Amino acid sequence: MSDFFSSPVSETDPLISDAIDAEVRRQVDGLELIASENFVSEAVLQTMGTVFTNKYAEGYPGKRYYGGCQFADVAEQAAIDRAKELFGAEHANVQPHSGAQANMAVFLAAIKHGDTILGMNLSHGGHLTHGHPLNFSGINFKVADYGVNKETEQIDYDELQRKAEESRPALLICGASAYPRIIDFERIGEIARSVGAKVMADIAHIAGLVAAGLHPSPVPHCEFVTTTTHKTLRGPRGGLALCKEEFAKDLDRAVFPGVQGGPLVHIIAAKAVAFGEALRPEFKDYQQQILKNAKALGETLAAEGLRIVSGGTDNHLLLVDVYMDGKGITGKEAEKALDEVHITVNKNTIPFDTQKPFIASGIRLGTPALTTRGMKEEDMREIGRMIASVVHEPESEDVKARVRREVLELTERFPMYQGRLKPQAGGANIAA
Ligand code: DSN
Repeated sequence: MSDFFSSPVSETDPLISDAIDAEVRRQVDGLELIASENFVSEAVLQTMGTVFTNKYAEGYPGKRYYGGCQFADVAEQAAIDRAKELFGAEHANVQPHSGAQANMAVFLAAIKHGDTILGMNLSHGGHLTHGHPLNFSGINFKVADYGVNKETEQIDYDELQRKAEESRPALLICGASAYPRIIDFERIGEIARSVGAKVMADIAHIAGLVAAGLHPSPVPHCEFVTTTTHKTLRGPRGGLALCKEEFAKDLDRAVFPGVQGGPLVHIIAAKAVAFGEALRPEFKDYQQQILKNAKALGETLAAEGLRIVSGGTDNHLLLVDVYMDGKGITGKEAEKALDEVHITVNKNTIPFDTQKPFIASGIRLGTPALTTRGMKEEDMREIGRMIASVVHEPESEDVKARVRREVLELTERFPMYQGRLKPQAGGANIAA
């Protein structure tokens, strides 16, 4: 009979325990290039797995609906203070369970049901919550959209100004999930003010770069700024919403009780730990290396004959056109072939794509996770050559066998989560 308070999951639930062990092994032995993923520190992992998960703490520090919140208050206040310091924000709400819920709270705080929103088209790099017809944002609001210029594949700010004048939105949404270039938040703020709109900048992808001062900050120019906490910011899976002081009460009321009930105190505590890590000087070095790695990866892929959307990258991600008007393979095929050699990427539409989103002409690659492992430009060049050889010959078992060996040799040089890695029978790993 297992002891409820002390038996490890390996004893109580072998199915889930084995899945966890296999996932650690998958992450350690593979090359993680999904642009929205990262590897958290052992400290952040530990904090998520604490008894704070047991606590209800509806309300905010010092004003809770439950007793026993004194330690939850310590964790949440630290997360709030550190988030404000990190982004130079007047107000922070650290309770959103996700980026989507942070965005939903801003909609509730900033505009009324049925108002017009102007967001970046998903197929040009935007996000579902920026006005997709199947999302709450597209269901509850009138949607106008903007995208990138067909030639430059970059946001055309004059066109955005024109769209804003035409649609007269109550909320202009900027920020993207597949846009490799600098976003001019200052210009977007000016456009919004010229038509009387508020701005929500969703910086989920670039939050770490913004925090490190390596991407212009939206905070001075936008009423609301939202982000996830687990991408370049390298915290636990969750959301964060920032705003000007004048909207603080509205935002807090919109998060709770507007769109959420009890906060996830264990995750909020882990956000505090991650924000503390991001305030250290070495976080800036890390973000700088992300940028150098993305450039090196992009240059290698271009030299190997693949087309980089917009001609390059200013941030942590690259959009690679692998279809190239029928000369190559689809994004779906590339994702699958790369998965077979333990290089993890996602298929992604490219601007003006001729393929459906589930097929797509492109793949999206990002360097935050491998940079956390310690990889540098020379490793990115090696990875770029591996990716190109698989994309050029996706049916070749010889190429895939060679790349599988190269992936294993490379990952072994960058160990991580050693304390969580269970030896496999015969010492084999996934790439063997
Ligand atoms: N799913 C996230 C991404 O991969 O960019 C956005 O929410």
